[in-house]
Amino acid sequence: MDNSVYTLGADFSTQSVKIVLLDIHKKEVVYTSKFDYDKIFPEYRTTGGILDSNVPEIRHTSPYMHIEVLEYMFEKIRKDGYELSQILAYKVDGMQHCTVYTDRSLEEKIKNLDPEWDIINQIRTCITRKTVPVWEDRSPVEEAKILTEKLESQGGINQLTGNKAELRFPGPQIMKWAKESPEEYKNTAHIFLFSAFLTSLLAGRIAPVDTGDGWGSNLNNLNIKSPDWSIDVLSAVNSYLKDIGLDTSLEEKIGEITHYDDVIGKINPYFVKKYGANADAVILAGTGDNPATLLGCGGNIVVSLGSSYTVNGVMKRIVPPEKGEYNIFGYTKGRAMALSCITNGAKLHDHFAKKYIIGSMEQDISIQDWREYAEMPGDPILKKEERLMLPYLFNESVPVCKSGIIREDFDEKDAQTNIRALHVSQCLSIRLHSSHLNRVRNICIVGGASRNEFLRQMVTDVFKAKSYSIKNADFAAPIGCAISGAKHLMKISYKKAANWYMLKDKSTILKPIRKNTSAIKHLLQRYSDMENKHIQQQG
Ligand code: XUL
Repeated sequence: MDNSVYTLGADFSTQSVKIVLLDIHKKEVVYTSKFDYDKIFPEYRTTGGILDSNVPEIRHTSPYMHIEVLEYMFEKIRKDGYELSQILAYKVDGMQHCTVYTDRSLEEKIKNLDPEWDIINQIRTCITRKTVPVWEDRSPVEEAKILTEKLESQGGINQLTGNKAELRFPGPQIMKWAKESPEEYKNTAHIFLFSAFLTSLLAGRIAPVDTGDGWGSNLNNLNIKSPDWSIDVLSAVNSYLKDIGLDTSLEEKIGEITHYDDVIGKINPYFVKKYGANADAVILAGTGDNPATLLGCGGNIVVSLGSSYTVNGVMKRIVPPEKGEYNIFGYTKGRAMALSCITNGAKLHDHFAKKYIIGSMEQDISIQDWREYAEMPGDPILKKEERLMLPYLFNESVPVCKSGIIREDFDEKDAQTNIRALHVSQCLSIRLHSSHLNRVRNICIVGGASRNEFLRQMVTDVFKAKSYSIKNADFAAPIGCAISGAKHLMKISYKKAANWYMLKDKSTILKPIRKNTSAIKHLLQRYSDMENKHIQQQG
């Protein structure tokens, strides 16, 4: 055994777990591993980590499965030849908004886990809600409405919590469940955000949730300096619970909320005895996958060009969204971040590649088709008179408006103009709807469509910042967690930690094209006018 020191980061996402070990002295990721729940735990019969449901709005997972997943993670690392004694800090992140429900006995049980048995055998009976909603669940429509109405006279839920009442958030979800299952609700002593539940198992104590995950609950206030729940929201929820005959207060169950990366304690002795973990290893507060990704990508702005696009960045000032065009979550101590999800992302490129390159919506797009498609936008030097479009094939969330592709004076049949207009317009839209974020000199671009260099160049140009992607881009979230651990052990700043541990993929670095600056200024104005006009017309 060499004397390397590792930190562990693990991302518990909807369908899989991704683990990394970061060597804090060599400054490199020495181990990555990913496994899918469906394959490793087929007995839970999940598809993409989700349990079957007859109702499309209901999207649940199994808390029992996730307890087993956490245990399996330790076995897997050991089986892959890594010594757990070399890991000196652990941090996990989870899919945001998922909740786990247990009775009072959990606290004693996790403190005294017996290494002769698996965790699941020892805490199975603590679970008070057998299946739990994940972020894809859209069922508590009525409860989100009630919460919104109850808080209108206090300034509104957006102003109080930084988010509109979201169907996927714990506030409305808990209200719905309490109404449907009052007895189970009464038996529940702890309601955890998913990341705080996993952290509790790791630390052997009831762990607080951090602001990164806790602000995605509709229950928080917006004091990033001294994190806490919102008294107004809690009393609105409590008054709803009273109305349905439940005279208990939610604050007793949801525990505490703390800063990002707070030290929760030493590792649970269970893992020391059973897997040879280092008794001195620290457990940092868990977080959500989005804040973890932001840190893993360098901590400024991440533009993810997936089937939907997301823009994830530090906010210059905490300004709640008027209509819910973005979500606000806490981030590293004293800072908040915003996440926008632009529905019409790379799906549009799929649609245009089929329409204009293949000429059929039925056929799959080959690598050769994508090559041809990527050539179509042409010269990256922009003109003030570029053709623009509002590319809403589907209802859009940023800005909130109905579907419909609006072309500015050009023919739908003109392949080249359509494809170029799509690339340029999407990037103008990303920029236009990111003015609440910090201005930055470096921007990280990830996701499938980031392979398209014209698109990356446009993102680079609209933000007038250098852009890059990172090595192991698929592991950005667990890398973010492992960086937190390294920052803690090395006692360095976040800036230094990003410099040391966030490894750029040098082949992807782009600089803004200076010549495009004035055209972009003009185009942003034109695009904004076009968008405003369209939204006004829609009423
Ligand atoms: C964010 C959200 C998703 C999940 C995915 O608000 O709902 O990004 O965090 O895991």
